[in-house]
Amino acid sequence: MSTEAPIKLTHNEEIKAAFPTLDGTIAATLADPNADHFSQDDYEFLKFHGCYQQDDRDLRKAGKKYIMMVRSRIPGGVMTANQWKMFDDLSAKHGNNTLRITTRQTIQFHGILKANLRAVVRGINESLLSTLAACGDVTRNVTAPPTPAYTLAREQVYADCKRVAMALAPKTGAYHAIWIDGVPLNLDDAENKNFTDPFYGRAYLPRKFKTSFAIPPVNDVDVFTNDQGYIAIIENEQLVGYNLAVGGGMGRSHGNAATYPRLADLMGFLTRDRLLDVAKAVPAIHRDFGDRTDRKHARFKYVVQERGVDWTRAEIEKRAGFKLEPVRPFKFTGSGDLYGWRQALDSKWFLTIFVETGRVKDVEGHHLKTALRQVAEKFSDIEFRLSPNQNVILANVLEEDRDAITELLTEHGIKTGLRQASPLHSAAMACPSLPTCGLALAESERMLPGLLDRLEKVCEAVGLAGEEIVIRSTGCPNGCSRPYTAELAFVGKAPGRYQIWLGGDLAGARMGRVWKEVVKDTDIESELRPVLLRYANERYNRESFGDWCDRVLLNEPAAGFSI
Ligand code: SRM
Ligand code: SF4
Repeated sequence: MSTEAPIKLTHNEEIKAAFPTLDGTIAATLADPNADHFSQDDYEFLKFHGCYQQDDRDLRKAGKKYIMMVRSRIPGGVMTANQWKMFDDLSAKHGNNTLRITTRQTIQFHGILKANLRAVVRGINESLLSTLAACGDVTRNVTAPPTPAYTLAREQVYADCKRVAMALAPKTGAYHAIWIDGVPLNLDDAENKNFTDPFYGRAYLPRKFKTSFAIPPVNDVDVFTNDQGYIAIIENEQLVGYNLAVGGGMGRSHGNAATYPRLADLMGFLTRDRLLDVAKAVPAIHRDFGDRTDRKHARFKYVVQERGVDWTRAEIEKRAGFKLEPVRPFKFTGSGDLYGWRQALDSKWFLTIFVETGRVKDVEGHHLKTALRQVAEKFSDIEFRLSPNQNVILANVLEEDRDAITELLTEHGIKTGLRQASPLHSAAMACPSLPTCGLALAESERMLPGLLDRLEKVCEAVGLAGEEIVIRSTGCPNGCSRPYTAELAFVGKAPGRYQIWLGGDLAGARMGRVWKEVVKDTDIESELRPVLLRYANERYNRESFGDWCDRVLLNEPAAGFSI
């Protein structure tokens, strides 16, 4: 008789296996005008369809008001002007009239009522984009450098990003039935009745899985924070293949040392023709070895960490059917966006516009949403490219349209120069957090701009005026704005209280470390002032803040904690 305890799978595993079509009772609840929200199980299925059930936390005291967040899937973050117009319409008509550019190059809609949910998802599909697999235990939006594809190699990397996204998309017919046809999935159909996804099987992945492409020397996608990352190797202007990095991820929980952020390990080099074999092999290892008994321990990074790099490489090679070559030389030197107008090698122009915390909206004197809408209407051939730094790039602009676009944007208070915001704002990112995120412990998007203004004053006072420091904030430790690779990060712990991380590098290749376990929002300046003063006085010539913290501050006995 076996003495081993039976394995207890999580509830998510049970419901995925029971409904591999991922439809649950979504269609019935959508059709019921008296239901203002979905069941707990449907809440889980809805994620696979790109929809999150939330409530406005500002209004909680007065009773729960259900709202939906919809996240689109936009491989590489590239949208046409027509798609932008459709998104703009949908957010005005059914959402809170903002578009939220995300850290994975997608757009989120907030504040949608259940009654309008189908119209939003259908509208996105009518524009030839999708929300399928924007969330859920599947491969999420595949990211790629947002700079326009003006060389053959860049075009090829973007094409590869789309190829991988297509190859890893789930195949359930429920998405089309529910959102496009507006009917429940026909379970009398034998194919639906016995449905098993050809790649994901019946229970999908144990957890989300993230894929990214980077082109050195710019690591604007934060490639090492992904489950699998492909670093383009371009020789003599030809894309010859990719260095593969696996096992990255940011999510952790306060006070739970078994959860931690991790940077991906370099595994080897593959030629381009092997891409799909590898891009399927890596998530397949996650599918087969990830922990389905504990969602906090279910990410692929723990498989890599616990089984080791050599085991992981051997497993990839076994599944892909070939041996990875040694890693080819590459160097990342930065991860930020370059603002303003630039001319591409194909002589077209592109303009990177700063979007504070990724939120496209109209405010007094700064009508970004209206301005971008008008640009999309008047210049229908341009592309809207979303950056993983939460900015937008207008690309494919003809020389003769450049001045008109600048003029239109200027009329609406939008800057188009190389310096559109102060240095701290320019390089910063914040996750949405309150009031929409159900996991938020503290403010982030609504807090960071004001904090940056305050820190700018400190910088001025200690002789650091005009210097850029990469600062990111999140409302909880899940890491949605990738705080752990920033030079300075604020990670929400409780209302008005933040853990402070220091020491990430400018290339996104080094993790920061915890410096202070908890600091009150109102004490942040007084805590950081001596550090910034020392940095100003002690740094080597042009040494970045993160490098100085890593070299000096965090190695001192009283430095704080490390994870
Ligand atoms: Fe995230 C959950 C927002 C990128 C790690 N993330 C959430 C949810 C859906 C909250 C929830 O589960 O109820 C947040 C919705 C808030 C809202 O009201 O909009 C949310 N995540 C975001 C976005 C919008 C942040 C942003 O500032 O743009 C990003 C959407 C990306 C996209 O378009 O697909 C976003 N999330 C990330 C990233 C960064 C990345 O992928 O490059 C991470 C860290 C990388 C990683 O995955 O390890 C990230 N999000 C998480 C986690 C922690 C996962 C873990 O390993 O434990 C959660 C919580 C969870 O899954 O249980 C989470
Ligand atoms: Fe919500 Fe936390 Fe992600 Fe911020 S980091 S959006 S608070 S889950």
